Amino acid sequence: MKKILVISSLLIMFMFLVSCVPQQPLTDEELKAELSKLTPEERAQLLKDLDNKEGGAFAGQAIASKYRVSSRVRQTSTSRIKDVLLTSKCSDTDNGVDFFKKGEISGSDVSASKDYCVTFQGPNYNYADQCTHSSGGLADCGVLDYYCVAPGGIGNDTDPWDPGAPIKPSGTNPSAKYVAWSLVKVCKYGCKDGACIK
Ligand SMILES: [Ca+2]
Repeated sequence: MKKILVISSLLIMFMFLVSCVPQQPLTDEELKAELSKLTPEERAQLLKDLDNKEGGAFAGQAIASKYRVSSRVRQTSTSRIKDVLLTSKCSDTDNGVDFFKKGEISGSDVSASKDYCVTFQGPNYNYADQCTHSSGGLADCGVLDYYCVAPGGIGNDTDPWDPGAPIKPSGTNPSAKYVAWSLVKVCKYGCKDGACIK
């Protein structure tokens, strides 16, 4: 009888210890895979929940009680979950506007599009594989950079002909989905393969 008691208490201690071992945090790929198990409606609802209650602890509880995903997601912060949910709608490989890096936007809300060089003709511009300023001045060669704007998010505006002009907030995206917007900017040293030359 004593033996059984010892064995069972050892067993209970072992189970307790095992349950205390922290689980490895999910990689981005694993987190994406877990969240892709949710329906589009569930994903939208989860985003709303996360927006309503900011804070690390909530994400795990909400997911555990409402959504069918691995318990490892409980250890993931709200901001990481939001990042994954949002980028699946529209993502941008140059993370927004970067005239010196060729980016590509893609996602369920937008058509995939890559940044490209443009030649200016008055107020208009045309696609070009690459370009330099024709008269040695700073006038007719630039880049078009796509970026994602979230529902209700603010788009950008800038002076296309002034390389130093700031990027300023412009209109609001009125759509309930992500939209692809773009900025055009003259490149000081010309443009090659979708990016201004440095
Ligand atoms: Ca971009």
